[in-house]
Amino acid sequence: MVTITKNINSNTSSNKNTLDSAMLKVRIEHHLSHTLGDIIINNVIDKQCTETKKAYWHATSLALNEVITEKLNQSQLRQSQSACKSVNYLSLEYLMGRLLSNNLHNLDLYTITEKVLKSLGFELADLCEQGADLALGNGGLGRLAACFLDSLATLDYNAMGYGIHYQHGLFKQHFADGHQVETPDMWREFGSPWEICRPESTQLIPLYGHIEEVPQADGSTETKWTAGKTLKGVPYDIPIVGYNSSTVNALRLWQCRADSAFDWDKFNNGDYLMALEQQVHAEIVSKVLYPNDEHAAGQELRFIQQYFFCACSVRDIIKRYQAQYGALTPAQSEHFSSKVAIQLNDTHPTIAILELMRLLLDEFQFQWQDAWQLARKVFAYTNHTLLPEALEKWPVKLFERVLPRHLTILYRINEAFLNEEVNAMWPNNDNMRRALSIIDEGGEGNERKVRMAHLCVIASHKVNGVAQVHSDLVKSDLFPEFNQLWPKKLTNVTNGITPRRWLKACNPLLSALLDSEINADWAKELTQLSLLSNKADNADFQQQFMQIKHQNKVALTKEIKALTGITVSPDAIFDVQIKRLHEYKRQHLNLLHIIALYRRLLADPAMEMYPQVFIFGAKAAPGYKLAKDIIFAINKVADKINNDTRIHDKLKVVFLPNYRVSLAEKIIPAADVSEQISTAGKEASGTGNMKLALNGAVTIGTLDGANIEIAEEVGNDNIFICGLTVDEVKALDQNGYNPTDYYHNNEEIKACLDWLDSDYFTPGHAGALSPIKESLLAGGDPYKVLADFQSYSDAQNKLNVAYQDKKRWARMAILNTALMGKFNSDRSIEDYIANIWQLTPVSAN
Ligand code: TH1
Repeated sequence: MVTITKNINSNTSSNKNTLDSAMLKVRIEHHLSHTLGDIIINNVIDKQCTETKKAYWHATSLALNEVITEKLNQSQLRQSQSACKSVNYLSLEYLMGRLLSNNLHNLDLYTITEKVLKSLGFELADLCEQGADLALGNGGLGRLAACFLDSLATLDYNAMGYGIHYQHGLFKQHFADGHQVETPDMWREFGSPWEICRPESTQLIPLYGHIEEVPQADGSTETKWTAGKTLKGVPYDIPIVGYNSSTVNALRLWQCRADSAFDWDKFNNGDYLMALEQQVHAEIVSKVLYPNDEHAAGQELRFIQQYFFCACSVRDIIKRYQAQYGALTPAQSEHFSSKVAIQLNDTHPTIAILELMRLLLDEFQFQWQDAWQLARKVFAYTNHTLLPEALEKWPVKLFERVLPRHLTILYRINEAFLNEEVNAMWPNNDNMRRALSIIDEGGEGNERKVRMAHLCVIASHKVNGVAQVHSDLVKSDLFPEFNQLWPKKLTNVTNGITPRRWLKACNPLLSALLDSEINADWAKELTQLSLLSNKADNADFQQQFMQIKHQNKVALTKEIKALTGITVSPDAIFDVQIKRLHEYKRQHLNLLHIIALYRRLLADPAMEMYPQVFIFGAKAAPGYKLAKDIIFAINKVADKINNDTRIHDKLKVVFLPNYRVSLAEKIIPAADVSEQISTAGKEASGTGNMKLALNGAVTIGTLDGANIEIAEEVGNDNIFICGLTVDEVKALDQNGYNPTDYYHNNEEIKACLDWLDSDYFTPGHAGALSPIKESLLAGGDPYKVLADFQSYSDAQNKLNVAYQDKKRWARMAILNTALMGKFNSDRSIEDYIANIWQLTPVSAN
């Protein structure tokens, strides 16, 4: 047992900060001169030059870190003294974005920092732009993890995020002649002020090698694993600052290094390159984030990434437990599971289950039953998708080679599950055994594979989907048998977003208006925004609200000009689709409608239509051909439309390059319309839908994911719903969907698709856009774009008319902001706490 001798100083541990502007100024200047070494170029400080701004950004971040680190230490001390339960969030992705502005807001130091920097000749907002995005994730799944960490700290829960310290996060994107080009993300080329290296928590991780059965004195055998290689995991902690709370938690990211820096023998023998080989190989493990969103990668390196980070994290969790409570013995089982929860963010961290079992069995001398009972109490799993291509299955052969011991444990889990639990429910039923087994036996030339989701469901005490409709589908379509076996295991926690980043920090004008209207800390109690409903028809308030929207649109207009050269009017409707590029998200449905509008305008230049700007932001996975074709098509159609004077600027199309968190923060406050048009049943939740609505954008969307719950909150008058429902999509599939029927029966669809075959949008290159048409006809249109086209187009027409009624639109926009309270990620976290984690908060007050 470790005794804690330090005492908590209640002054510094409270959520009130003692930092005043004089002290802050001293600290910034101290870091400028002492930590960074004054950057003065040619004897003058050029306050306009990027290097100077970067230095001041860095110094400000370091000054702030002194407050943050102190709070982190106090939080950890308090959490260990209270012996509260903690949650360990395991995720291969964290899309944190920039940290300075959010940390300042959460500490309530934004205003004084702004003043101090002004006195030094800088705009804080300008300096915030100097920070790199921490883009250690692909999209919604990684951003959800970031929002959850913010909420956990805000609500004073003891939580640790675990992930990988990727040297390169998600690639940067630019366009060359309309095509996506990827370049490496260099977020910490010159270091990052936010991370604290923790060498004392390094872990050594074995892999490869072989296993043997060693006979024991009692006649039984024990499996012994001799590893063939060892990796070293070095953790970097990024402090997670709660909003107006006393807690700072940590995000612990593992960097992979070789066990030894280089091989002296080889070096001495003159083989300099080979001497470094191990190091190079080890560093590859945490080198780069896999850029696939909802597509299982399948390479050995990805598998090793998963294992490496799970093994480091599970060992660290046990080590922290032991430091606080002493030895981990079978007698401590109950105690351990009353202090530790582990949440698996999708199946990417599944190996954590096997690693915990292996450690308990092989290193802590647990009996099988004790270890298994403990694991089942500790783990819970979140499913984020039903898409078959995203459900991870690893070849048994790969498991056998890299993690031979883990595979024997997996087999034993499977055997016990099939022989005891499945057999009890469905006696001697081979079909059920086959369907539920963790092993997909393959057959007919297919190799045997491990179904990671099955292991997750079997080992977890709770499995949740991320929006009600998705959780219902997880029960009815994905895991119906598991749901029969354990009716209480499958549950729902609807996703949420942090209102701190996604309103308070990114939309200062609207935030100020809300502050003046609402006599409560709405950034914590987001449901308080419903008070605005009373003002939805108030002409004065409408005017103020829409004036802010207009100002945000003016700002985005400038950004668009700077990034693309395209001129758009802030008076037009800003219609926004920002998310990863994927067929199921149907950016090409949006495109098809844009082409139809263009065609209508050419046919009838006097056509009644309020000017509309369609704004896209999306990255395509580098290996996803059709997604890249869609980007190219949008860019080419945009070129043509934006330069066609015949349509008098009624239509503009903008594809902003390098969509990321910090760009989202500029687009979202300026959006009038939020495009959420996935095929029903395919988007598990969506979270961009929540961010846009919270900032007063009106949704045009399908009844999919969280859109359904958004519609419930705002009411059908304040959202444009279109397209097939989940049941209608299913029925269409059952009866045989034939997209060519729509092509032949809808003259507009036919004309638009045929247009893509010509060289109209790609002069001299006829057929360059044909892959889109092919995917929708010969390709079978798997995501029902043509089936939903007319309904979507009709909804767009209604929306365009609605926008022209200024009062009606203002009312809709206000009600969207007012009624998003449910989608606060604090509520999601409280749901996890109540249904899955059972934690109690620990604050200084
Ligand atoms: C996303 C879902 O598509 C989205 O609907 C949801 O809001 C979000 O997760 C958060 O719950 C997913 N992202 C990934 C990424 C990978 C694999 C599966 C999913 S599901 C790599």
